[in-house]
Amino acid sequence: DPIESAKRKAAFRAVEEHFNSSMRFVGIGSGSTIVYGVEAIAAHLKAHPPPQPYQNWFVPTGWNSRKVIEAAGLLPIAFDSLPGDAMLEVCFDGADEVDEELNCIKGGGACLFQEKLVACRSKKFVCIADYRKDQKRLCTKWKTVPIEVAPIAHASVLRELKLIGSPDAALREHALAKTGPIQTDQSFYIIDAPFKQLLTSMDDGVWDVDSLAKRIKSINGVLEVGLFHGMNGYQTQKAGLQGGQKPV
Ligand code: DER
Repeated sequence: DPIESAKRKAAFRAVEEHFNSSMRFVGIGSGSTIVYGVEAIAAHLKAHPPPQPYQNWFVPTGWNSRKVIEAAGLLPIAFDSLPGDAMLEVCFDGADEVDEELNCIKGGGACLFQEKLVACRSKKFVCIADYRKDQKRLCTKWKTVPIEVAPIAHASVLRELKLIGSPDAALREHALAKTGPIQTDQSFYIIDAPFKQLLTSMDDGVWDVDSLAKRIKSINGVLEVGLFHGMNGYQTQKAGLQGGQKPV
């Protein structure tokens, strides 16, 4: 399958470039691509054993991510169990879409809150994304911005999203065999808000990534928005697409 092999190639390339056995804390994102990333990390540790036992700890970004870490025989450590000021050396994660400035839409897997929490605690954020995700602008192929909201506030968030240019924003309900909205690992809801293509810098009347991320985050009831942008102070690197561009 050409897509699966592209995902695997990008994952092994990302790990080869950005992981080493002496790393103590490493963030692991969610979705299907990161499974190959964890496979690559486990293979790397087998070939290059760490300097001492229990050297490497992996911070999951939700239920799915923890299962992937455990299935590979790696040691998970919960985000809230990290030593006080410890930073993660690197975080590996997927994305739903990546633009030419390495901004990402994330949240297709409804894990965006913990993904951003872990990404912002990491010295480097490595996005593993196959060619389908690589677009000039966000909201090109992946049309919606995922937003995690407190259930009680979902109707008022929907109302405000309509006012800022997303009249078709809607609760995510397409979980298998479950009627009603899906719930995240925080028992919150996800709203998917369609927007026109996002610019990378301000322009009259058209949203850019940074301004829209800040505007949505400011709506009462929003826990997190699935737009990852330099404003979080972490470097993003795109591995396996254009051969590991320089960090932004
Ligand atoms: O939810 C997310 O942001 C995930 O990283 C996810 O959307 C990427 O999923 P994929 O690796 O299965 O495409």
